[in-house]
Amino acid sequence: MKSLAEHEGTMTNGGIDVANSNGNESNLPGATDVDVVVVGAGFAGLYLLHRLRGLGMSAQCFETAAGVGGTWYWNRYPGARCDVESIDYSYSFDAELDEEWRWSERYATQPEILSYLEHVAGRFDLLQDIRFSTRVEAATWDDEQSLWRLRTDVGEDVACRHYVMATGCLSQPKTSEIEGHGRFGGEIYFTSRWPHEGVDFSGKRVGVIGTGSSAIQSIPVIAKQSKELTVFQRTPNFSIPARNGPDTAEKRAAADRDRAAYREQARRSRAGVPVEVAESGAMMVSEEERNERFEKAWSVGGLFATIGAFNDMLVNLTSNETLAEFIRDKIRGIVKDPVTAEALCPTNHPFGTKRPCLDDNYYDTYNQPHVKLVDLLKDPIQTITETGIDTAAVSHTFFTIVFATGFDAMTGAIVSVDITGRKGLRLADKWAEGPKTYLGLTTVGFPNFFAITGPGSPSVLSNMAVSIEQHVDWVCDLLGDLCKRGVDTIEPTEMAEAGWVQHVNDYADITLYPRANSWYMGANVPGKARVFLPYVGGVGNYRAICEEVVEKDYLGFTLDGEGQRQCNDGIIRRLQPDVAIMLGVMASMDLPPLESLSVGEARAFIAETQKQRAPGPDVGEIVDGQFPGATRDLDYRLYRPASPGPHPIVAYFHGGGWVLGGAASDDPLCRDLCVQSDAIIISMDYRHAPEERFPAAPDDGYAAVQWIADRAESLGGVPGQLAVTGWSAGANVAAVVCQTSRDSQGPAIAGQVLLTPVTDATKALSSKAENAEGYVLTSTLMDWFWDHYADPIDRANPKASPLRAADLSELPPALVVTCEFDPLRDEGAAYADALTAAGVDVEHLSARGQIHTSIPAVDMLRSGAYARQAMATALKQFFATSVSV
Ligand code: N01
Repeated sequence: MKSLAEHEGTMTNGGIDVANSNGNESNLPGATDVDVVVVGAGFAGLYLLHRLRGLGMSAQCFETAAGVGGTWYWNRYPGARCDVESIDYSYSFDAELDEEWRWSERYATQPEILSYLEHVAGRFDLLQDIRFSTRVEAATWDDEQSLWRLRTDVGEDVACRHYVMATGCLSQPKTSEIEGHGRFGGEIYFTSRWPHEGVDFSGKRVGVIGTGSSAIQSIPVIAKQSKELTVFQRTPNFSIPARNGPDTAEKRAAADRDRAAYREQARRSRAGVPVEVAESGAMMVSEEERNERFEKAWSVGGLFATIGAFNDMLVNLTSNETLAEFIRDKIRGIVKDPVTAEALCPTNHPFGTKRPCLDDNYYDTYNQPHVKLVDLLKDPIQTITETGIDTAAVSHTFFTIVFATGFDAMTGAIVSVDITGRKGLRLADKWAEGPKTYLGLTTVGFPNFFAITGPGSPSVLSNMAVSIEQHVDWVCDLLGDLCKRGVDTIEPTEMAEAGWVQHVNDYADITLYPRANSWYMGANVPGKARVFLPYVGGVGNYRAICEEVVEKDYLGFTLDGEGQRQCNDGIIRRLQPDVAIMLGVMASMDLPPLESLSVGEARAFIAETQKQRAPGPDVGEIVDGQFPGATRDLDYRLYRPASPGPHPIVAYFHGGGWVLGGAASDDPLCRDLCVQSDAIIISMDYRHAPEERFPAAPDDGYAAVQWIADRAESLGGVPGQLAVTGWSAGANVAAVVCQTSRDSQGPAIAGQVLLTPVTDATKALSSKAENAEGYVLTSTLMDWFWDHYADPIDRANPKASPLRAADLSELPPALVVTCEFDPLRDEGAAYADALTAAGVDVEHLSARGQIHTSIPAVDMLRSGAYARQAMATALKQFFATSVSV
């Protein structure tokens, strides 16, 4: 029996032993052998060599395998083919190559893709720069000479200025953690290291471990040959029919019509494939329409048709579940044995959060009498034995075992080389808690080091061919530019890297991806840090970010050389991703600024946009009514929890700059607060300006809490358990109400939650200038609100600007929420500080990357969920410590 390492060893013969011979001398200062070393001769390495030659830089590529191809060299298992259509999964950098190569199938086989890459290597004369059957074992940064020193497994030392890992995301096989894996006496194969001569399964009893893409592609083919096939499944995976066949005429015509435009569309797309983007979420259409779209996607086949049937598959669990159940029904319809069918139905992760597979008759394979499925969740593997596999219940004997157990994804191949950067820092140590990169390309402490499709880039969530070309182009353009400028080293800054890691995590956190134990999360490798590895922001968006970094003169990088040093420090993306998307959509709609409208038009506009908003969660009951305001009856809307009462009561004051809105205008936020705090929320209206100016609003606010306190029991509340909350101008009203109640010996208020409050009209705090434009609430809009609401002379009155109160002591405990990109940010922060200084119990939550309007956007902006939760938690705490009467 051969170990995985031995399998690798058998394939490292026959390399073409040609040293770097492209004729380009190193043209950088320092004692380098070559300008650039490239590790890996797959899609990325080949294109790198071509580009570097074009730049006139000397390059040497090292490749462990005996030939080009990377993943397509190693993964020769039966049934291996790509699962992005070949017309898209190919190079676009050369129009003639693009034109001359024709794929024979929609999804080309591994041999065809390998021959394509061999053709490219020959066509562009790249073989001369590749050292095959040679593994780079270690790379160490020499700080004095500003170069990398590499050592290969054949004992060669190479010095280079720049070091590029083009080692692929899924190339380092996962070592088997199954007990006894070395004991098996029969044939053993790994899909990731398949023998070149192929494997004959005829008449054999075969066991396959794993049900990921490699297994799902190979199982139907192995089943055709073998006498008996047993599949060991730990996690059922979603698989979609590939519907492979000849290249589709429609797709070919679309590409041929204008090849350059077609490729450009792919580059600017979400996943690197030019497909139409659905405009609606799955829950926005009827069940009938939803199923129709799923049926259509199922009949067309392919990943993108399915995942793209609606626009919210990977962010909305309810929508995702409709697709998941659709696929489960398909499985139940195909697989005749109901127990096997049920075992094949994925239930522990949303669709797409583990890489979905494309198959060719996978599920139907289980209808063959000689194919069995072992559900390891019910009957786990105990050990591999000399003769087979023992599960808890059965001893299985096999002639052959196939491991289709996957890879140490995204980081495994990179850290398998012992890479040491500045001051002896080992990359493996730096990344022990998860990879840290800037743009997925570079990492602090490792100058002149680049990882093509590295962790933190779209890579595995995209058409790899497009992402590889983009990375190679970006790196090569950069190297060319550095060379012209006489820059010796480039390295990202701590701030830029930390900002990018944060952005990558922020993006992942608004999706469903972190819910699965997937290799995207590093969860398939025991002991590996559980971190979301790729960047989920999309190929087009990511490309724009990389371009912006360069346009901003290498924002986030330190450039050093020939006596000059440049550090243009900064963070490329600071807004929460969903907030940025929302702002982008709004910008594309070219909406008029509110302050350019009359008050009537502005109110009509807000009412119209509110109709299109998704509702918040269901509550037990909603009651509309009226209460006596300070001078006349006003509306309220009461939200009652579904749990048995009585409940504490929260008086809520809506936002809208004292001019816009009403009792029902913050409906989603009120529902959310009601559900999460388990309290009655009563949204109390107040008179609006300009018809009724200052102090109408706070007078009505105070009348509202008095009215609630007087009849708490009849409203279903707990007497004495009353808190106030509000957003923006409503938070201003809530803050003033607390002061008035204290000063007038009014109702006891258990606590105040102030979301982005207006607290002081008189000070020009820096957030107002910093965030004057571009974040919905502009400083001119704020001025418009003030002009309608209060005369300049009144604005310093504490009933308009509560921060100006002479005494802030003895006020109810508070949670103040401020948002980073809000003109009002510093007003809220100043109020929190002043309350604290006055001895009030205050928590100040500063919401990173949020804008003035984003926290109330329940169901639209998931990134604000934690702030909404904090508001509900604060309310609960107020009530837990307050005394009911
Ligand atoms: O690997 P995988 P893969 N005991 O990690 C199971 C790309 N790709 O090689 O899910 C029992 O997906 C493991 O179970 P679990 C594609 O991106 C593309 O198939 O961890 N079982 C899982 O079922 C793909 O996603 C193409 O519970 C064990 C399986 O082994 C990626 O490569 C083709 C186990 C591993 O599945 C990786 O795919 C092939 C254990 N100890 C691959 N350890 C195309 O382009 C692991 N498993 C078509």
